[in-house]
Amino acid sequence: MAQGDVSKPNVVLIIADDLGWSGLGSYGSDLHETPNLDRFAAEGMKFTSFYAASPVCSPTRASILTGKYPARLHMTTHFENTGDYWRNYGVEHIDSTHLLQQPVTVGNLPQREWTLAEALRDDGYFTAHVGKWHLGNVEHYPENHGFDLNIGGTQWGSPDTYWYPWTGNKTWMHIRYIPGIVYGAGKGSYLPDRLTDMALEVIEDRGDQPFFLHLAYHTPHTPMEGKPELVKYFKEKVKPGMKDTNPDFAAMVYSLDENVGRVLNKLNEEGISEETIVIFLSDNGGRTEDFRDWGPITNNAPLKAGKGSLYEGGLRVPCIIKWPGKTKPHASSDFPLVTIDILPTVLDMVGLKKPRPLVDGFSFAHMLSHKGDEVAREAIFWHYPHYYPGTTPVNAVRMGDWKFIHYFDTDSIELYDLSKDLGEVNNVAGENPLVAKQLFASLSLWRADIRAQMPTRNKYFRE
Ligand SMILES: [Ca+2]
Repeated sequence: MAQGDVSKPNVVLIIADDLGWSGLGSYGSDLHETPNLDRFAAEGMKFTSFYAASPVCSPTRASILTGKYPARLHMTTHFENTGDYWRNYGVEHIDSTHLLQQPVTVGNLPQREWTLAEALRDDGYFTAHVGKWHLGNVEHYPENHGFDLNIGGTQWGSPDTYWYPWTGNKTWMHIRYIPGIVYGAGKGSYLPDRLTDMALEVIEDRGDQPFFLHLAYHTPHTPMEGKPELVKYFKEKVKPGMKDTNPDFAAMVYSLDENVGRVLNKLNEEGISEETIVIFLSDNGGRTEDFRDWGPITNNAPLKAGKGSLYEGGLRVPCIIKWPGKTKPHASSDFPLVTIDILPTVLDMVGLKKPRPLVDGFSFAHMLSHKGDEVAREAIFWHYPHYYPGTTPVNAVRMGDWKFIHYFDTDSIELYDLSKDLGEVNNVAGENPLVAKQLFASLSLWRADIRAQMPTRNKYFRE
């Protein structure tokens, strides 16, 4: 391992789970209260056209750590729906209800992938993962992907419960647990609080090396379990006609914000906030469909739809970055960026030259240091060959203000002008056939180029 270089900035990357674009106060929520993240947004740079590379968890997380499109990794769906997961059971994932068969995808982030953690560790960083991993079985846990320390990371997505001991008796997910956080905790301990306790210890116990903290909260993903006093508070605050109306979700967002505040305060207390890059983002849009007993989870308005969908509500997420000495307070950008850009951007920010992983993403470090306001990329692409509540297998591209969507099962196309129609209400493919044709060609070429896995005719389908 290279010697630590104290002149290198620390990197804290905080990932929220299923927090939609308009889920923070500073991004337009009328119910949620997020004073810490709002203050952080005012101190750092706020991105308003930042996209998840996938509308669901695992693929976006893989894109952050590898800088690659999920379709190139063949990691296009959440772990519990992948070929690697179903293979554990020795069965084919048979679904007779859908016209198309999803491809057999990768759920275990391949060990040959060179992750952001490996790049930083090889550059002398101490690397710690705390929280949700969701990128494969035990052989593919964080400790096998460049992290010196793994607290809480497993193959699973959401926890069975947010309450101590974070496993147990609630649902079929009772076998899920969060390792490495039980000792020293007790009854009433709430998961995001506990993960933060551990993250603060990582910060306190740092040695002479710079550190990379990959802090992935499960919050505000289901199960809907806010702290009772907060749920009560937001129940009383909800008024008819509000955009956001779910007090449980609001309580969970409040706890997320409070814990991000604890991390930021700790950096101040330790006197290292001026030498620590902090990035906050979410892994996909908020869930809008009814789910179990919780009803609709949240609302991403003015964006359309939510988690699982390639409409803006499924993809566009909050993203705030503070690079001390570089980003200016109250800075913002609406230039389209995507989670595959995080890896090259972080490596640029810490001054890592070579060797570097080959990636699909573009560095936007120059945007953060106000030496430019865009990256030289023609388009951003998405490929989601899966069914999910609210969508059928689909792929999409954003080029300039145009957004083009193609559904595989109906072979139907949609074109939206996001500059006039952020809510994707008016399909203008008919009025702009040349634009639609160009974007469709570009999307098809990209799919072929990265060898995206395609859905096939489902032989088990019964009308
Ligand atoms: Ca998620």
